[in-house]
Amino acid sequence: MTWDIFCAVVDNYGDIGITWRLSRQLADEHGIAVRLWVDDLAAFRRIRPEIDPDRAIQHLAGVEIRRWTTPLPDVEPGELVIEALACDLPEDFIARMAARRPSPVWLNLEYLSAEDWVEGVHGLPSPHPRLPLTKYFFMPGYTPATGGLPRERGLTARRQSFQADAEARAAFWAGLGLPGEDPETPRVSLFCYDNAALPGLLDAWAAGPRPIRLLVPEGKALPVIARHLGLAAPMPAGANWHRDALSLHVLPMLDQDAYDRLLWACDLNFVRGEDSFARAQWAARPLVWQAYRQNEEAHLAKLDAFLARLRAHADETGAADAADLAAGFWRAWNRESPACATLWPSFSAALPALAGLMESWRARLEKQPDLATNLLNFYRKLLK
Ligand code: TRH
Repeated sequence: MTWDIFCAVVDNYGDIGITWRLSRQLADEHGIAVRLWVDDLAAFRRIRPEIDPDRAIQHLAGVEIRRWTTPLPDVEPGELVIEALACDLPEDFIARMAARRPSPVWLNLEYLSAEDWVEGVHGLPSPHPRLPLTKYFFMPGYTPATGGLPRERGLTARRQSFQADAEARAAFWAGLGLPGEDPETPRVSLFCYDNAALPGLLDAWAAGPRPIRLLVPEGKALPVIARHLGLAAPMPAGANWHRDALSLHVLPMLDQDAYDRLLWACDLNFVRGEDSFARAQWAARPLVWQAYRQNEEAHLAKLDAFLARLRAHADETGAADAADLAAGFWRAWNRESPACATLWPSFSAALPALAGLMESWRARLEKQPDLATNLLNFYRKLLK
């Protein structure tokens, strides 16, 4: 069975991060021949250094990766076609889909959201205005009536064995050129957008009573940090900076598997967008999410929807106080408010309770089928 997945890189790494993860899993766990069409292979290379941006066709981890060119090479569409994250399929490809017998199943894989309306849209058909084709909305989400979350087989076991293996973690830190773990110095990974609350938080960390080791991947946080520190340019990967209680290290972009290990090994993870947010939930460590900014502050509704689900879970597990402290801090972070600095002491005091909450949240989510399995089930149901 062949599936075509189309990915247009709009911005950042989420589009390619999500489609690559899914493609790899479909090939690996379900034996599907996936053709992943990508319009920006250079962005792909940042999260998979093996990618050659100049090659029209290449193979990696059992996936055929195709450069999405205009016009598209003349290929027969597969049994299922995914238009990821509302990218528009090329008209000539749609015409070939209409000519194919049997017609391919056509899905629009949307962005992840915890909002209630997602359940009502998941699976809805949208007939093509002219051609004998129907596109279906496939909505990732947090409840059984949605498409679920991406999760590979054995993910939790891999995470738990890494977290229990001090030698593996020491080798991981050494590979990044970082000192070994010290229980008195929490490690915080910081993957965020150019957040105006960051300078105040850096000052609070530096002035705090406990040492903190801050790990910042190359990217959008660094210009903000450079301005605050009065540096002429953002620090490069490998750079270190220290002030009082704060030690800051700039990391290179890691490949997705190594980034997972970073999330597993840190005591707190700041994440953003969609895919790193989902991975931080599977890491089951305390986290702070910065939602991708949208017009009319639509991202704040997404934030509140997630926090409401987490709070309902916390009510059941007796962790409501910790969930409330997290919600206050997350809201301040997403509003880029200076209140982050004043909220930090109470939020950080809640980290042990939040670790328990995120582990039970992970276990709850894991009871539901993963996104790839749901995709296959959806496909099979349509064929009946
Ligand atoms: O990069 P993002 O901000 O992507 C965003 C969001 O997906 C957003 O919803 C979307 O609308 C917008 O793009 C266009 O954040 P996200 O989703 O977390 O994707 C980052 C990817 O990069 C994820 O797959 C993890 C990966 N990554 C690495 O592989 N190595 C790294 O070192 C880091 C920091 C990230």
